[in-house]
Amino acid sequence: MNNYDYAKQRYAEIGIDTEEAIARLQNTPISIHCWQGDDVRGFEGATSLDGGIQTTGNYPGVARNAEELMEDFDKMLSLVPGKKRINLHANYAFFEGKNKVDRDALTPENFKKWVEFAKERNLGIDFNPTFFSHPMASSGLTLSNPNDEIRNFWIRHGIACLRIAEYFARELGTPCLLNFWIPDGYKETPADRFGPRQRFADSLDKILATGYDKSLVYISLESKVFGIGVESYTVGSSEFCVNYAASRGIISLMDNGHYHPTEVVSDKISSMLLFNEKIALHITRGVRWDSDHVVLFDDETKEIAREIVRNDALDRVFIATDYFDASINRIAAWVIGARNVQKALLCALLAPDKKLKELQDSGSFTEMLMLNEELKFLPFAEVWHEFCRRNGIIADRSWFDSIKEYEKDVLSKRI
Ligand code: RNT
Ligand code: ZN
Repeated sequence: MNNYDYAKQRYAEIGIDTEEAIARLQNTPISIHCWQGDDVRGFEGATSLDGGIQTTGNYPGVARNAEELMEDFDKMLSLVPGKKRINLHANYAFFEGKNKVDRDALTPENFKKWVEFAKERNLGIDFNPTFFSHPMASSGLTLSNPNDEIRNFWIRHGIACLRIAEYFARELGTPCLLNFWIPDGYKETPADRFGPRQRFADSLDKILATGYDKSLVYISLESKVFGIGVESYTVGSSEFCVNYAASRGIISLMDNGHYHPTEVVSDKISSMLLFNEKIALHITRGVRWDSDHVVLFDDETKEIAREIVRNDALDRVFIATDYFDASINRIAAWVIGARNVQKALLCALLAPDKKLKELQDSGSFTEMLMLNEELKFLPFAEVWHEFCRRNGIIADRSWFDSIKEYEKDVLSKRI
């Protein structure tokens, strides 16, 4: 009996069909963020990152342009099994000669190359307007800015991105999730908390009022608790975003690095699913004040995955990754985090949820605790190996050999 057959049998003993788990994981797309590859720099020649987010570290070999980023993205794709999408940011637009335009005038033309890239690889694209690392965002205020000229610039940017999202969906035949996140906030206690939020709501309303094809684009709004340099007040707080999204019929996006440290997104998912047809997630790892460490195969990542699966919501949750580490090999960082999201989902798909719910409802908490702990020792890794094998992807740690090779052959030459 091979290892997988043995695992299959062990899971069958608790009523779990590993084949079904593998098939469901195979159909679950993970939208992989493009920005881990180049420290969120983008293609506009930015030299620094602002908006209250930071990449620290200077590991050699960072992608310096579009060609290199795409090359690295491909390398990452070759090491991550399952169904993938590309999550792009507006500052990754292509500019060739005369189509150099500012962010408020971006058009599908600026993203043609990404569409070609996605088509060749059979990937869908999700999209994010970029409200940071730009002279018009230097005050730290964008859609909530009291200055009409600045606020209108960013409204135009949002509208431009909406048109580009429709273009992605039309070209690729799969809906695009367009996620709005703004960095707006204040370092010190503000005198007026209401005004900025009112302006933010009004700006979003103006963007939505331009209309869009709801079969092509899903719009989400991402909240945050605080950013670096804007510690005292965040315009797009959780309450703002959840209420705005619910009242306007758009989607709430929860980034698990965007809450107070003892608050967990795994506990929020059920409430959000109860009142929303769809929700969206940025899977990341918060560490103290940083919201963007590489995702681990840790308890919270696994619990998030279990909440999605046990509520039968794999098709109601948009799952994306979001982290940026410049202190280690960036492609390895990408791969480790994305594989961990999939491992967590696989673990969740291999849990006897019906039985566990019955134990809870009948008050059998001792047995529930026991079973949950015993589950951790079932041969999950063998099912992961099988999933990777079927996807033609290296399952064990030897994937890292190809990273070392790539570092030698490609990254080390980028000087
Ligand atoms: C920032 C948000 C946001 C960004 C990206 C780059 O705290 O998480 O999602 O990470 O837009
Ligand atoms: Zn995020």
